[in-house]
Amino acid sequence: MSDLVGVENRDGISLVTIDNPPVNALSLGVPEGLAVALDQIEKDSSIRAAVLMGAGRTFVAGADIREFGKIKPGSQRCAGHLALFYRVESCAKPIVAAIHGTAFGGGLELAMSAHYRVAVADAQLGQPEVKLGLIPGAGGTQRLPRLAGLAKAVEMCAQGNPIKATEAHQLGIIDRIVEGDLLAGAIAFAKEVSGKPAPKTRERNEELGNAAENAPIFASARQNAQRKQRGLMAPLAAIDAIEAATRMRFEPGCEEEQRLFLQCLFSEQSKALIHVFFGEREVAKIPDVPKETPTIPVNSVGVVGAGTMGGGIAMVFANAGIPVLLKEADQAALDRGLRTIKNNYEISVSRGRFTRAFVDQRMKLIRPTLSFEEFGGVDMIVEAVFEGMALKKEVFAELDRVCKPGAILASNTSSLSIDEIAKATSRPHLVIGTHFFSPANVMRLVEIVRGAATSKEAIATCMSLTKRLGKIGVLVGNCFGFVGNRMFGPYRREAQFLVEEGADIEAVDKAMYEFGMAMGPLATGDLAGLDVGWRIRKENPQLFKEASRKAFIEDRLCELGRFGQKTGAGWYKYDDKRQAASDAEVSALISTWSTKAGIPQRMIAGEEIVERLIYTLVNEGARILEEGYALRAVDIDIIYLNGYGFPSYRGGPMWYADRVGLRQVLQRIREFEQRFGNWWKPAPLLVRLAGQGQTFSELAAKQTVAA
Ligand code: 3H9
Repeated sequence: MSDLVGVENRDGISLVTIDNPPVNALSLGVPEGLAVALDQIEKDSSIRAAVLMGAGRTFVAGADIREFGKIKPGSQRCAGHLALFYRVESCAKPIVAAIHGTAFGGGLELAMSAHYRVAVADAQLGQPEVKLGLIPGAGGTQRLPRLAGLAKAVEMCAQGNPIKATEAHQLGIIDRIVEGDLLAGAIAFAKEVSGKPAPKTRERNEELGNAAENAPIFASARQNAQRKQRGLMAPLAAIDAIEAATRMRFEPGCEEEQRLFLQCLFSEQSKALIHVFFGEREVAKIPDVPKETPTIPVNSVGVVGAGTMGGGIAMVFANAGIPVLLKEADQAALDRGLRTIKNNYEISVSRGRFTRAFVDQRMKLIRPTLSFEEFGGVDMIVEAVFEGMALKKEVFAELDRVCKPGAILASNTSSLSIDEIAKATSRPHLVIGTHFFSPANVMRLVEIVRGAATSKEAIATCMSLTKRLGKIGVLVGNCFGFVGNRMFGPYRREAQFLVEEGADIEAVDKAMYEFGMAMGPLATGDLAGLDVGWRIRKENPQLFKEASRKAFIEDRLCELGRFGQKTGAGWYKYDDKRQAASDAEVSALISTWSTKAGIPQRMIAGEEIVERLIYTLVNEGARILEEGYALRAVDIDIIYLNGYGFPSYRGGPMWYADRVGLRQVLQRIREFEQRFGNWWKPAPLLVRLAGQGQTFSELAAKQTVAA
């Protein structure tokens, strides 16, 4: 018997327990152990039925994702899971899956091959494979529609979101919700069904519908996938596999599923998404701030500034149930801020994201104030005032005066020095950056910026707080623009260069949208406000010296009052619903300005647009890594995926460069350096890795970020 699967006889009921911490994945040894358990159940005449469950905190969270990278074309490993589950289902004695925690992926497939399923009410069931660029590969697309009905199976497999056991019970996936002790309930259930014929999911065809009923379900699911999961192949493959279940008998349906599963498994998309899965967990690990680092309890917060960022941040805390004191300088600004928060919540209610009761409770958690004096009792403050050093220092001096000694003072600055801000206080060890992204209540990323004096406790607190807020925190060092914006600066500058050289505004945005970015760089500028960068450039001219060529269009547009969406015009013009349209006037102006500046005009292909924009990100990312402002290449990837609309199925800019091959990336960067100028000088780390035939992913993590 494998160490990972235990079997014991409980009064004629065989209790089979999978014990493979932390999540009972179906790693090597588990399927083998289950096969031995099946032999025993079948052979032992004293056994009347079996209960299958997971030890520890969960049932089975799926196949072992770490093993996927080792599977070579032609391997029978995945087909092995399918065959094993077929055997489970073929067992003549009833097998009851007892579910707590999560039955995900291969875990749910295993449970569906059992004859019955019981669960505790808060268990979750799902086929999340699409989030890894995969589809269920052990019969999930064939069994789920037979239990849950076609529409629900399509939704679960194509979107990958889990459902609660209570919903699964209503749908017929779960046979009984167990109140109280799961094991006792499952054994009692097994005794009830022992001696009865064991029903096989694969033989249940009544939920599969007919062609006329099913066609609109498939059509709308495909349309939905193309719109909401743009560029991803797995959702469409999952729908195809379920369609096969309606057209074929079970066995050929499984063969079709296996074919599509393997196609996904060996795709670049799946490799990238698996990199993202582990990356999201990796960023929480900071070598010099171990898990055991004490944290400061945060039970109430203050937010300074009720503008777009401050208001969004206040909502984030309120949504997590943390009371917020929201401060503005004058009553009109405070009222405006509260009105925006209310409107945002109303939109969420109208879209069914939140209930009215939830929103009412959250609004009560946000208490407006005009005075700093009320901040004495809060555990942490997030400052989100206008981006200017003088003002930030004024605010921090005031916060230092009024806040209790142990309170954390965080700044939402997107580029300014945390150390400089900390100088305005007597507690630099408690000063830290928490850079939320706009809109803060929607975007998942928070860059946690470590200053030279920031304590490990403050870092550990902010990292765990971001998790509590439902966000993903990534630790970064204190350089200008930190990681995300430091890379975004050259990216957006290069986009302007392309336009100066003759590329159409729309062509630049379209090329990047087709690459998979949520938005093109110029449309993003209009959304964020072109004036933000313009003001920073004016305030910090010393920071922009290194490039021999300066982009000028955005500054000129700002001089004309074209700040982007908020003024109804920027790169594009906007109607009152903020719908963008090309603006011939801007195109004519750009052409005149560029010709006057002596820049030769030419047609620029989409491929060059993508290479120049992505490789500029990669080159700056390599510098950041070498200088130590990010711990690992994957930290940069997670920042770009969650804060800048980089397509998840490309794994982030550093992963993408690794997959293209660093030699090839370097070669193109050298060509650009020759053709365009010194700002394309390749980063020394890129030169070194390319020379050694290595990748960014292979670099060891730094102990901590540079301050
Ligand atoms: C599949 O099943 C394909 C099938 O159709 C069969 C084909 C033949 N494998 O998330 P956490 C690790 S595809 C390996 O922090 P939580 C994770 O990396 C699979 N490792 O905990 C972490 O490691 P570390 C379909 C896994 O409580 C540790 O466990 N299934 C796996 O916040 C703790 O994880 C999924 O996609 C795995 N399957 O959340 C489910 N799962 O400590 C993926 C986790 O070293 N998993 N690890 O950083 C999850 O969604 C969450 O982990 C779960 C727990 C909700 C289960």
